[in-house]
Amino acid sequence: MKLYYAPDTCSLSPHIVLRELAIEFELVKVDNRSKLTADGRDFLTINPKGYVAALELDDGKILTEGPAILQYLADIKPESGLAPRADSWERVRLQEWLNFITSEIHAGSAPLFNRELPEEAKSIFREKLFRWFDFLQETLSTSAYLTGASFSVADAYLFTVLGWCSFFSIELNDWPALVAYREKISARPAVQAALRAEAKD
Ligand SMILES: N[C@@H](CCC(=O)N[C@@H](CS)C(=O)NCC(=O)O)C(=O)O
Repeated sequence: MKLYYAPDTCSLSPHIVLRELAIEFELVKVDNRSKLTADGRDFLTINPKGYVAALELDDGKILTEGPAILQYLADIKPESGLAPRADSWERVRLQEWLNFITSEIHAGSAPLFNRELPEEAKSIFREKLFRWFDFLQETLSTSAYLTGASFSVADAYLFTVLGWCSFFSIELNDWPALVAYREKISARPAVQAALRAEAKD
């Protein structure tokens, strides 16, 4: 299996999950500006959308879209508990979280990376994110992880997108449950290993 990734992006979440599951994989770095892979290929021939993450299966199939990749990986080792069984109510809850993270937190953060966007526009997106942080603060004040007592693929995803706050000069200190949540997840060996691997070169 190959994971096409770019450092500091959403591809960190499937990267964490691959390591949590101890699945053998190869990391292929993508330059998100030139759309070239580190081994010199045109990334657009791999994912025409031009986005990381992309997962290449051993039979050559390419899977894109973070929430789909995360669930695909978790289902390879259901005993890991990183996603509830596919036909369960709990699985629907997990999908509810993944959809919220992708459409509200991930997509809501993306404009803040845009250097061309005026500050007034950015402050609208920032305010909306703050409302979602209030909501997450409430959830994570009474629950160790998004879906309950154990870490799931949704936590790998939320951990990743909350990590972008440092790029936007957003201090998470106003949401202490989010700070504690990030610290707890950051201490996981798989998370440390993924961060170390992405920091290389
Ligand atoms: N809908 C896609 C979005 C993926 C995405 O936003 N990838 C960003 C990095 S976080 C990217 O590769 N951007 C490259 C670009 O905008 O050219 C998913 O959920 O996987």
